Amino acid sequence: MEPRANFSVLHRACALVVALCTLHLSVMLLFYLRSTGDESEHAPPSPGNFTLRTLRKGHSVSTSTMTSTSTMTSTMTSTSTAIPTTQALEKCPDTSPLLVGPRNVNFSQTIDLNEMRQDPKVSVGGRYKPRECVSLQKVALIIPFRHREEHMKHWLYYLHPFLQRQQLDYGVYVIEQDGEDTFNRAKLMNVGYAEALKEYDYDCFIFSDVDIIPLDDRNTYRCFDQPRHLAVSMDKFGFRLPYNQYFGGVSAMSKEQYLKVNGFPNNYWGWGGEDDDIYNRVTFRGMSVSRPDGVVGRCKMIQHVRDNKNEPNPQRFDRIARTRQTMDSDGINSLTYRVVRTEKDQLFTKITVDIGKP
Ligand code: UDH
Ligand code: MN
Repeated sequence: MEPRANFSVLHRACALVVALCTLHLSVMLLFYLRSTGDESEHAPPSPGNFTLRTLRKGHSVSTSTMTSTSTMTSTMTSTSTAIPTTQALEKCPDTSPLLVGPRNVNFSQTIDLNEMRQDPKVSVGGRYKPRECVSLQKVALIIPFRHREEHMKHWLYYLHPFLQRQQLDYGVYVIEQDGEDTFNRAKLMNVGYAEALKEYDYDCFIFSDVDIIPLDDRNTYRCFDQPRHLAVSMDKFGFRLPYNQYFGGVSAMSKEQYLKVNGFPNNYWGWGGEDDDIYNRVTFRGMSVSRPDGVVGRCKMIQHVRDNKNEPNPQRFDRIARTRQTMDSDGINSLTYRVVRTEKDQLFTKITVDIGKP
């Protein structure tokens, strides 16, 4: 009798433990289910539970969205779509859908750039990238400059919208020669190349006079398989090339093409010859010049008189006859200069440089 009675007590005790455990588990389960239901429907949006839920639903949310309660609430209501990120953007098409074709320009109007400075799409230093797609190229625009403020205004006024319609990821660099010594356009181009690359991983460089405005946005300010001449049909030359080898005004070279020719020459002081020298460099390196057609390539130069300290360089003919001998030692690999100051305007980065004198 004794062992049997003991067994029955044990059996009852065990049954009680199991019953208690089951009750405990059910109560826990009930609380758990209630708490998750509460959280998704009624809980106030505190950063803590927002993160928890966001993670559960597999969303990625940037930290900036989480800082303001109002943005957070609106994000929470649209739970089915992920917030677009740069990675999710597609490449821009080869031909931008925003192009408008030929347009006239008018240099007699007074330009006020302040409205353009308010444009939130352009960021300080004259940087822009399209929001709708990822640009095919990152383009630095290099402008040699001194005492041409009025021309600069026109350039910025027409070129910013032009480049934006072309869906380019671009930056504008105005390279100003410090002091009043003889001007050196080509050396300023080299400085522009070097300085722009310190800021961003540009893969294409447009070298443009400050006074040349393209009339047709189908003339894309980007780089091509071969170095490209862009100012092919200028009003001052009767809308045609002045000669077949002409490479002046506005040109485009990829980083690779530019390095292949060792950049521009540094020792053309005064007006003329440096564009023919770079043309020679291009052909001596086995490349050719690519161009838009004469309709798409139409552009206008703002009329002006010759600047002081930019007289025609009498040495230019001798120099361009010797490009083959000089190009390997004179160029981006031998460039020296000193940055005097940098100004970040909303619409451009101006770098003033001491480039020495002849
Ligand atoms: N530049 C300056 N400041 C200067 C000199 C040149 O900013 O003092 C730059 C500017 O970007 C200019 C470019 O260098 O567009 C080429 O110089 P340029 O415009 O003087 O050359 P272009 O061939 O004229 O247009 C040469 C003299 C024209 C005299 C015409 C008289 N009808
Ligand atoms: Mn000019």
